[in-house]
Amino acid sequence: MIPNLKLNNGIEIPAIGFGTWQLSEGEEVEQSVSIALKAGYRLIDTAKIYGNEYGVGKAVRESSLERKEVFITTKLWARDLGFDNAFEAFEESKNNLKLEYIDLYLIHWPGPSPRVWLDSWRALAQIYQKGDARAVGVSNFEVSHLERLLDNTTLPPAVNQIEFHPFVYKKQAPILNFCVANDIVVEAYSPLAQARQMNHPVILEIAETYSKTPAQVLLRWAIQHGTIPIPRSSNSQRIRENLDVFDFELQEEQMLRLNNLSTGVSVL
Ligand code: 1BO
Repeated sequence: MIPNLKLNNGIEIPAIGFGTWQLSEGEEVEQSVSIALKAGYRLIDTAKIYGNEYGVGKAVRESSLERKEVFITTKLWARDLGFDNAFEAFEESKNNLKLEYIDLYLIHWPGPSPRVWLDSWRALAQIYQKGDARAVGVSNFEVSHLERLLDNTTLPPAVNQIEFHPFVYKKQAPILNFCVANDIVVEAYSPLAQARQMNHPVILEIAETYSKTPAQVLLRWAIQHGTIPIPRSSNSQRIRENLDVFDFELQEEQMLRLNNLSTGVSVL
């Protein structure tokens, strides 16, 4: 059973989710989401730019789960920023997913013009107030974006989804700290660093201590930082393994060793 966290508007969100970035529309995303739901994931993350919303919605509708048992996130892409555009893009995502409502709708990327993304936020606030999204938030927002947003709204974002794994820890820690201080939950995308560091000796050594995989250690590290990791995989064994991270706890010293792997460089 996956524990839940609470967002700043009181709604619950699973402590780990299933990411679908880079899963192709059709069989790949449908099968992966279906395996994830059977394995026990209850948070599925997609975005209009991923081009796979239709398959995500289909897998959710065809599962044996009730709609309210699954938490669905999608996102407003940068090209759709702006007040009117945001409403249109939201409707398009909802139609692609063929779902009555979205649990969490995020501005995917702030873009260069604060006026434009603040206009988009006003649209998201209305979507939230109408009940078409149960919570709204942002993604890839840095501290300066968050400060500006909080100065210009009465509705704080519930979530900021950012790249988060040990190799970007130093760059992202100020954002995490700001979010924690302002009651904004951080979701961690690319929590496995795109599988580029699975043979790192520090990760391997810690994994061996707990008889866990390197991926499970990275996910546990993200969870112990209070973030919600959203690992992606199309491999059924790894999809299941990535969920098996609630029966061990990293020691403070191991957390610090992992923090210190950071070079400050994004792996994207
Ligand atoms: C371009 C997509 C990055 C993660 O959502």
